[in-house]
Amino acid sequence: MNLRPEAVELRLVEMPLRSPFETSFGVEHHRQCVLVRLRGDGWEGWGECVAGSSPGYSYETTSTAWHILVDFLLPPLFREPRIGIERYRARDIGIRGHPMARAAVEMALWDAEGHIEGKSLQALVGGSGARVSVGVSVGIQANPETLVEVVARYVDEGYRRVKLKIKPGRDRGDVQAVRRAFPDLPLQVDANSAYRLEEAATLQALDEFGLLMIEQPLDDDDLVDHSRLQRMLKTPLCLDESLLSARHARHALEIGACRILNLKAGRLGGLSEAVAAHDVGLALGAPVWCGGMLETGIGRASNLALASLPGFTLPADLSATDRYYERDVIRQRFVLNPDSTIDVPTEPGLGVDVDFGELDRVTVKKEVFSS
Ligand code: OSB
Ligand code: MG
Repeated sequence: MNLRPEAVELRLVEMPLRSPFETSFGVEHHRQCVLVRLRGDGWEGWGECVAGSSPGYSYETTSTAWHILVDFLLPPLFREPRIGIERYRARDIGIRGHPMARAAVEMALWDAEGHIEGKSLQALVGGSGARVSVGVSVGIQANPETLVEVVARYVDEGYRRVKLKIKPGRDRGDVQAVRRAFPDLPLQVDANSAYRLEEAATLQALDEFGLLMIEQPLDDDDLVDHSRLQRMLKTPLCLDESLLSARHARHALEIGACRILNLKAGRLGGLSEAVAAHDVGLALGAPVWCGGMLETGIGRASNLALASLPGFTLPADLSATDRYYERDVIRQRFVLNPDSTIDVPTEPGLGVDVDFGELDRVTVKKEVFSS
């Protein structure tokens, strides 16, 4: 398939979040991301780069992604006579690191291929089913009482699985308050690397709350200490930041660094690698679920397709549009069904229509490149 574009458009967008999102590494009031638009002869493809404005979650930012895209990822698109998605996988393009920048181009190529072939992204990646199970990721609140109120609102809206962000000093008290208010709610926590192995006792104290998992308690570049920690806990560990490839996922499961995989195409360098990591989970009998990065509708559509693969047996961090944004850059709005699911787009490619009026309103910077 010839996916050589005639023009590529990059946009830096900034969208106000409906409520601030606080994690162990900081608070976000706005979501920044880079959008990639490939335009060919009668086709188009969109991709979202999930790197944020600061290097709190990973070293990538919107600025590093812009640089890597402009100087290294876009030029080969114009040069290659026949460029395909496979060419953008992992290290095949000779670019170390920068998975989120690579994943954005890959997403745009998948979207383009879907449009050209008249197939949904779900069909292209091998997913199935009309809906995927979802939950909501709740940021750190001012105090445990407020947290319980915020969780209660999401439970009222229909979310049947809740993830709480934790950090040292805001762990046991927060979890205990929510657990008392909701004894049967499927609940999990995410530390975003805020703990050290020496603090294992704090995490052991969470065992009594029957959590589905503890996500990424230790360093982002660690597997070995996580395997030590897992042996000290009843609660399953899940890795997010530490998994940058399907190989990492296999290593983590092989050494017992976790029992569950959080898969994000951005962190893994693209949908192809995410599918490969999913296959690792299936082969080794580990449940996987789709993580989120507060995506716009473009990235959310991609996550829905990915989360419909058979190994995704736990609810995704993938909430309705109105959990994140008043207005989105696509015309569709994702809504929560009463059974805590969201419908997977069925139209070709990502299956979304960009709302250019709204997109222009939130665009901070735009550049167009052509051959
Ligand atoms: O660790 O899963 C995370 C958002 C930004 C950066 C890291 C994380 C998150 C989330 C949000 O938890 C999940 C969502 O998009 O709903
Ligand atoms: Mg996480």
